Amino acid sequence: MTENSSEGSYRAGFAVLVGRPNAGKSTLTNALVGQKVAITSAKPQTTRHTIRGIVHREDFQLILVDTPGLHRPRTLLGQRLNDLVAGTLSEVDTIGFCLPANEKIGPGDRFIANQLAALPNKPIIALVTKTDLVSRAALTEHLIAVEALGREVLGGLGFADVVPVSAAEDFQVDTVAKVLAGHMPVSPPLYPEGELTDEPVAVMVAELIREAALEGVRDELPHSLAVVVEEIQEREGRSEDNPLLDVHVNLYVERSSQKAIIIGKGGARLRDVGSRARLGIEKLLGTRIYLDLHVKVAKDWQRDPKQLGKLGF
Ligand SMILES: Nc1nc2c(ncn2[C@@H]2O[C@H](COP(=O)(O)OP(=O)(O)OP(=O)(O)O)[C@@H](O)[C@H]2O)c(=O)[nH]1
Ligand SMILES: [Mg+2]
Repeated sequence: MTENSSEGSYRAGFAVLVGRPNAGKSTLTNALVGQKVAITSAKPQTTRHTIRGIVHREDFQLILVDTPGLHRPRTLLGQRLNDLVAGTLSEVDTIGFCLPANEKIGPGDRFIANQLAALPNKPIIALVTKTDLVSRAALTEHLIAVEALGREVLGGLGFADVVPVSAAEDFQVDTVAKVLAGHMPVSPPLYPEGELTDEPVAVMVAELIREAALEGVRDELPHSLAVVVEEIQEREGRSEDNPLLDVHVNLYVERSSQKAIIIGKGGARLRDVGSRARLGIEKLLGTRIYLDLHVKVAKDWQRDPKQLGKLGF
């Protein structure tokens, strides 16, 4: 604990980041934490579970909950993800509503704003993300529209705060942390010093592989892809100063045509995914690994309750 905590001014609590798919929630989470805890991609609906990232500062500890983007669900998976986010909203101290500066406020944002409006006494901070992508004039216009949305949907003064931020250019990231922390209760730290996430290692490994596999695939394939780490095992017979971990992983797709795409000609694409993911995983685990990737078909798993259960949803 820091000195401040004993004086009773140390704050700690939970803030959830919500917003449309692709709004920049996970990128902002990583920027706030200062390390990659959530995977990101240009494809919407990348995040599929809530991810806690912990921000440590001298006078506060902010536990961020990154969530799957909220959207009109088209599959059972989509419905489950929306329910997951709705369940999280009531459990946090404050909400960061991410609205990308480079996209007009649309029905998707209104749909979310209306859900937030139904929560009693919850401070809602509008976070206008990706400000590096727009001109100063466009940003000003966007901020005015966001303010108006807040007053219209939330009533009264609208959003508790509106903060423009760019995770890509580290513009106002620290301000976001401070504004969110301002809504935390006075409390001792909730996580040990230095802990940045409570994600299990196997989940982080699976996510890094999914992130690598998402790159360069199109259309429905990103949504059809699920990754499960079956086993992480220390290779026997290695010297202590040169250990190797065998990581066995299954990649699931929904159709055999997708399996062919993921594997690529002569396995080239899958090898590529493996070598890209390996770098991140070795950094995470701090040791060399051997990645054993298998691609399997789980027919229409996004719509099948039994398969969803098996894949952890
Ligand atoms: N230029 C720019 N791009 C950004 C910024 N933040 C995020 N992005 C990009 O926006 C895309 C989506 O980012 P994510 O962080 O994955 O978005 P998300 O809201 O977590 O998306 P879902 O998990 O699908 O809901 C990625 O290509 C990011 O690189 C930013 O501050 N500036
Ligand atoms: Mg995300």
